[in-house]
Amino acid sequence: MGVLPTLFKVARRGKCLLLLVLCLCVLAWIAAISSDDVVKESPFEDLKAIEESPRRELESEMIPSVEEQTLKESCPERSPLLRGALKLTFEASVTLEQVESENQEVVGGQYNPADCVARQSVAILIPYRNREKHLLYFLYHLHPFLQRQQLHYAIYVIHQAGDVTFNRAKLLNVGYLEALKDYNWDCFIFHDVDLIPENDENLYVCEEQPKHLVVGRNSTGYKLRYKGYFGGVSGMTKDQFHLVNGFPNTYWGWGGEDDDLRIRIQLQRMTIVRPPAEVARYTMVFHKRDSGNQVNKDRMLLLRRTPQTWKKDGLNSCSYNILSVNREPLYINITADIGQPEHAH
Ligand code: UD2
Ligand code: MN
Repeated sequence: MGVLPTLFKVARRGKCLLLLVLCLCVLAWIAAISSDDVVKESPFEDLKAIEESPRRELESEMIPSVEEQTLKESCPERSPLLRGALKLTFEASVTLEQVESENQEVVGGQYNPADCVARQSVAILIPYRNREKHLLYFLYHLHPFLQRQQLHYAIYVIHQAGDVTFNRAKLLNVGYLEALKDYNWDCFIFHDVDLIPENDENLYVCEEQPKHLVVGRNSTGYKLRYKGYFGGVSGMTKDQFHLVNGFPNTYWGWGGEDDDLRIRIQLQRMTIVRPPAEVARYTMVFHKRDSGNQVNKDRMLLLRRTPQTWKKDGLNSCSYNILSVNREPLYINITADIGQPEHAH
């Protein structure tokens, strides 16, 4: 006989109504504690709701379907298409039309290998304003590069509207939140538009720990700039990025935002992994400091406060307005109004 009917019987005898009420209270309390445990999984409940909101339509024929996943084999651990070190070219005559016609398997900025199921689905996020030529070289090199790695991927260009001070980190938060509306990506690669990888063994996939993909680049003698350096190109899973509450939104102008993310990672007791130095090499297309991206003089002060601020400054406080989402052949262009610094200096 069940517990409840027995209790009712006892209660009906009129002897222990009080006991019945007491038992029900205990049951309710147990139920409450166990549901509490589920909630505790995420420190940012509101954020979780946003991350799991209904998906916007990404070119659906490109999304791996369940049938496909069962019919096709998983892509090999090491892609047979890799070529190692590449000779990069930066012809002045390259046009967007040319790059589009060379990459016809890319639809609406997205690619999915035809013969096997990719091991990871990767969103490449590029903070962007006014770097047209750089974007062209980026698309020219990166599409074939990523295809040789047999990845399911999409390239998102997050374009800061207006001409207030640039904010790389906030744009990357916007990119993460918006890309998740398209698809439940496994891995996010945060990528400067002017950096071109020189070796396709530098895999654009995420690892057990946050990954920094740039050990060196042409202009700095291919040496790691400093131990905790996390700038240029980095990769984190959805869970890793969620755990640190993303990037800060409060770094306007040049510098510091990459170190802030590193501190967040360290505060969560995660470590940074890097590919071998001979693989993690990049060419940075030459540029001067952009107007509208002056050095952030507050960065040292902000970095000292990160342990106190990370929980409230990040993905869970990232407010912005999307002005447009354009699905171009080779990338998804998201134009956002991300506001301006709170205190003008
Ligand atoms: C370094 C870092 C970069 C970032 C930056 C400080 C490396 C290789 N890169 O880059 O990740 O930490 O310092 O903020 O260490 N951008 C635009 N338009 C602009 C300004 C910037 O599109 O007007 C974007 C673009 O994607 C660019 C990126 O922001 O690549 C970083 O800006 P940068 O190239 O001027 O800074 P840099 O090369 O010193
Ligand atoms: Mn640069």
